[in-house]
Amino acid sequence: MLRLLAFCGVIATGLGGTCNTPWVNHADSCYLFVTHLKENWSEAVSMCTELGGYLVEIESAQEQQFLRNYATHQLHIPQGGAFGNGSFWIGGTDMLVEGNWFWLSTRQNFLYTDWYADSKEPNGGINENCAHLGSHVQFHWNDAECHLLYNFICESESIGGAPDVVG
Ligand SMILES: [Ca+2]
Ligand SMILES: [Ca+2]
Repeated sequence: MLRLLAFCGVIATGLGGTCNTPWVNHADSCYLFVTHLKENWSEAVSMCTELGGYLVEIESAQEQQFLRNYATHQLHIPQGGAFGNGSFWIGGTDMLVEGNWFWLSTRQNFLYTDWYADSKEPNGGINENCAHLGSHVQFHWNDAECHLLYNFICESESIGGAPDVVG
C-alpha cells in the first residue's frame, strides 16, 4: 500500500508540477523572485543560470498576469512607484539588433508582449536594450538601460512538470 501511495504521488506531481522553496509554481514553471539582490541585466542572466534556471521569459498573458499579481499581492509592491523602484529584469533584449526583441534562452522573437502603452514602451531606442517589469509601469514591460541594477526573476521547469515537447 505504501508503495502504491508513493507511486500515486509521482503521478500527482506530474499533473501540476512542484517547486522547491522559495521558488513558486505557476503552470509548468517555477519562479524565483530575487528581491534582496540587485544586478545589471547580464549579471541577472548569470545568476539565474547559476541557480539552475534562466532569466524569466514571459510567453502568455496568463504568465504575465501571474508575475504581476505575485509582485503586487505577494510581495506587496505598490504600483506606480518611482522609476526603477520595484523593478525586475526579465529575459528579453534587443541588444543585437535595435528593435528586434527576443528571449535570451530560446532566441525566439517576442510573440506575446505586454509593453506599457502609456509611455509608448519600448521607447529607449539604442540606449535601452533590456526589458523589465516595474512598479512605475504597473508591472507591464519597459525597456531600460542594461547596466541599471534591478531585482530579477528566474524561471525553471517545475519538478515533475510536463517536459517540453520538441518537434
Ligand atoms: Ca533598444
Ligand atoms: Ca523605456
